[in-house]
Amino acid sequence: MALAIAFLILMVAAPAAVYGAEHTVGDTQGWNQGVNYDTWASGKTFTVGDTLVFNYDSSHKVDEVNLADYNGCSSSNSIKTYEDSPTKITLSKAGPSYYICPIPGHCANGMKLLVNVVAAGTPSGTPPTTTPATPAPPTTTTPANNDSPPPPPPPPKISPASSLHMNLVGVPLVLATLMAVMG
Ligand SMILES: [Cu+2]
Repeated sequence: MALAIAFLILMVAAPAAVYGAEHTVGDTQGWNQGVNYDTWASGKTFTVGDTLVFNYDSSHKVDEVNLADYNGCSSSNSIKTYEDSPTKITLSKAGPSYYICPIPGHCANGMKLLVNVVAAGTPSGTPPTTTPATPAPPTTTTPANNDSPPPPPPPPKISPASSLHMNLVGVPLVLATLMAVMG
């Protein structure tokens, strides 16, 4: 029983551990001109909680922009600018995210990335991205500890109790029988 519960908990906790995949933008090519990021992103699944890692030298930056600026290669309304390579951006919400290099000419030369972020499969554990990773281990540890101790206590409690009853009832019966036989 305890083992079965532990297994169940492990199986439930496992998906949470898979959480937060890292996607290295452009793989070994990094964040550079002349790379097709549509090709790089195609076939990949970006899930809320995943992280984009941009590797680039000081001749580039990463701007998070809206759709219009992504299409027009404009960084005038940038939502955020990053220049701290390797830039790690955690995808915190479902939907499309757009990134371009704001250096003149670079976006037109391919430095534009669109990722479609999908909600994580688990219903309740989805929103908190960082939280699931931490709670997962405690959840596994706590039940495991709780499971092990409980089993031993119940049996001892039940057996002594019933044997005590037997003794309390049995001793007078034996005495009575003895007295009856002797009398
Ligand atoms: Cu650039």
